[in-house]
Order: sequence, then C-alpha cells, then structure tokens
Amino acid sequence: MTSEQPFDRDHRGTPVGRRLVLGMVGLGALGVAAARPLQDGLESFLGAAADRDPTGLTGLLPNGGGFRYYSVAASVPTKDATDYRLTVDGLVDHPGSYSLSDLRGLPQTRLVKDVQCVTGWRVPGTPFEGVRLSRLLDAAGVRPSARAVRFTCFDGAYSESLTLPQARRDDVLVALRMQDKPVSHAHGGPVRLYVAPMYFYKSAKWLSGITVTDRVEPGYWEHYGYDVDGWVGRSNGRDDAPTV
Ligand SMILES: Nc1nc2c(c(=O)[nH]1)N[C@H]1C(S)=C(S)[C@@H](COP(=O)(O)O)O[C@H]1N2
Ligand SMILES: [Mo]
Repeated sequence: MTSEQPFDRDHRGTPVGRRLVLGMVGLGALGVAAARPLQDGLESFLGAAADRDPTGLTGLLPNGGGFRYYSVAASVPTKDATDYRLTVDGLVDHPGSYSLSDLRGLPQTRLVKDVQCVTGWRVPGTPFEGVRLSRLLDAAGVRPSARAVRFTCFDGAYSESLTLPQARRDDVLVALRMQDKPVSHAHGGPVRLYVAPMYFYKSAKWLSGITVTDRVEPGYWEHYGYDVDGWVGRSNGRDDAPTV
C-alpha cells in the first residue's frame, strides 16, 4: 500500500504555546554554555505559561537527551498519584479506572528501543517501562464487536488510535517510566502510551482514557494527514530504519 505524503510533516499549524516551546528547544543546538543565559531569559519571557505549567518547560534545555518536547495544548495540568486516573471503557464487559498505584501494582514490562519522530529526529536505545496494554484490555473484557482502541489525554486536545491487533502487541505499553525514571510531566507523565514499532506521534502523552471502539477513529495528527498505521519506515512516505 502506498501512503500519501503528509502535508504537515513538521507538526505545524498548531497552537502558539507549542511553537514557543519548540523554538526554545531549538536553542539547545547552541550548546550548554550559550543555552544557559538564553534559557533564563526564555523562562522569564515564558513566565505566564510556566506559572500554569511549572514542570513543563524548564527541564528541556540543555539536557533533553535528544528528545524534543511536543504538546498541541498551550498548557497541560500536572497530575500525580493523588489525582491521576486512567479510565477504560467502551466495548468492554468491565469498564473501570486505574490509579497510579493500581498501575504500579501490575506486572511491568521494560523495553529498550529507538524512538523515531515522523519529522526526522531519532533517539537511540530509550528504556520505557509499564503495563502491557493487552493486559488492561484483557482485564476489561473486550467484546466481540470491538475492532479498535481510542486513546484520550488530559491535555484536553490530543487523541490517538490503534486497531485491536496493534493494541494487543507485546511492545505496546501504558508506560509509567521512560529513560529509567518516572515519566516526567514534559514527556507526558505520569502515564503515556508507548507504541514501540510506530512513529512517536502514536505514543500519546498524558494518557487518561482508553476506549474500545468498533472502528478506528483517526487521532489528532491523523486528521492532518499522518497515517493511522504509523509503522516506522513503512508509512508517511518515509524510509527510516524500523525501531523494532
Ligand atoms: N498528548 C500529546 N501526546 C503527544 C504529542 C502531543 O502533542 N500531545 N505529540 C506526539 C509527538 S508528534 C511526538 S514526536 C511525541 C513527543 O514526545 P516527547 O515530548 O516526550 O519528546 O509525543 C507524541 N504524543
Ligand atoms: Mo512527532
């Protein structure tokens, strides 16, 4: 199957807040010594946003570890063990919700693979750890009419989707840890999706909802032309080396 060129290869056409942050991250290329004063300046410039989102902006320069920060929402609330919930609903026999400690109490799987963004950047060998999505689906009792899974986020804006066979893969995690630390707010913590074989836009940050559906509903970036089946190296008109 041939895929069409996404018309928005650079994740453009998004709200101001994200552009501002991307501009800031770009300064990391100037190096540690140059970045420090620039970062201080940007932090005061970004004061209003930082007030609303105290952990989201500051850890990015100069130690981002190769990752670029993305959010389509101008600000994202912070959630932790006291108020985080992950709901599972839709075409299941047992809808419910998980707290962070519920998720921590389930068997954890650790994977170490490259991360590839559809805009071109790649980060080698990144550990992700969490609960297999298939375990949560099995616990919920997926009904026979189900075909797909939709993911929603507490940023109030982003969404993603997978077919049921994709969602049941062993390398798809509800991730609690990234780079051997709890997933930080900037990286979508406390809980993000991790879809190892697909472009990183599939790995929804700030995951708050898993809804089992009867058909794939294209996610946020897919409405802008990205492939729903976002296999690294086999979609979006790209030929990157696979990540798995
Ligand atoms: N909620 C949410 N999840 C998201 C995004 C986003 O904007 N919002 N961006 C996606 C894209 S395009 C990428 S490359 C990665 C970036 O993850 P990072 O910020 O941890 O580097 O998150 C993905 N998940
Ligand atoms: Mo991306």
